[in-house]
Amino acid sequence: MSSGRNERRAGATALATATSLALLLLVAGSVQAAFPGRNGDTYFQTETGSGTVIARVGPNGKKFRRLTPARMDAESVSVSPDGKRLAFECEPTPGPSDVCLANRNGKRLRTIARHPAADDGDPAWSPNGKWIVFESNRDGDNEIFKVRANGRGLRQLTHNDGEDEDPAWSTRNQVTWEHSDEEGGTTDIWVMRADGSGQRNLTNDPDADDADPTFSPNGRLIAWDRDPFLPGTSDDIWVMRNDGSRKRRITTHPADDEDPSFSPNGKLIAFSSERGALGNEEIFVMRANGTGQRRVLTRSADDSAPDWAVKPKAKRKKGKKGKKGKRR
Ligand SMILES: [Ca+2]
Ligand SMILES: [Ca+2]
Ligand SMILES: [Ca+2]
Ligand SMILES: [Ca+2]
Repeated sequence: MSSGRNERRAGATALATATSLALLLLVAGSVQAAFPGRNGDTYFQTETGSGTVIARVGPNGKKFRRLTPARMDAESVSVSPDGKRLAFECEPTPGPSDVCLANRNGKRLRTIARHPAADDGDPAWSPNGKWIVFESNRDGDNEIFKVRANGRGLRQLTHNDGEDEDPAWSTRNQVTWEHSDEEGGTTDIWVMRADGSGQRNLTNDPDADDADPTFSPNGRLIAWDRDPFLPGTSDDIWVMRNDGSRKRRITTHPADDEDPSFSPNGKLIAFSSERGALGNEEIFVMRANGTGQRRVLTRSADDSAPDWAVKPKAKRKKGKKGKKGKRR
């Protein structure tokens, strides 16, 4: 949300205080890459009375299910390329946020990135499922890091003044993220190679905050949300090519539209928006050109930051003999 990003920028200047740390956790966006495959469930974050949890919903808004325990804040979920594992920002113990992994049902929960004094968050999977890219303020302001999914091999990819946040990793081994200057500049969408080289600003747009970038499954497109912060404007979803060309706006609703995520078949985009009678965030879906917008589910809680997962391949069935044996 636009207010969220303003708060996040404001919060960054007072990072040392406990309140701003809490604020950062609350307002962090979520960014992932969709990976190619059959369209599966949509994973997102939802507010409960005691905090934020990860949930999922099936196609057509059926089979809503909460996945993480209410005692632990969890948000910014990213689903692995095979659709079977979740990475998300978590707070298993009071203090700075960590990066957690779990299976697709929220079980086998474990922490893979933790720092006693820094917030780690906004994880996203690599296309081979072996790495997690994430943000951390370990060196003072937020930078982009990557770590193996087993928690080893931590590497820092950016060393920039200002905030570097919300990374996503494409099937073309590009990483996109949002960067904002310390000096009150706006947020822009950047790209680099997955080793941190070739960093480039794709929006370079002083008139708007550009945030929450995400790749299409073939890695050729980036969808993001752009907030011109003028009176009477709102966040809208935009799409461009991965070299920054052919930018076009695909939502125009006066409510804030945020956190786009391509479907695994590349034809649809899920996003969150506050439009609607309930006045809280809901998950919406539209075609990748912006047409056919519809709400996926209606709940009185804030539901946001969707990541559209690949439908996991079913486990191979045992041979006919085994089946027969079970039936008897
Ligand atoms: Ca930085
Ligand atoms: Ca900008
Ligand atoms: Ca809008
Ligand atoms: Ca809702």
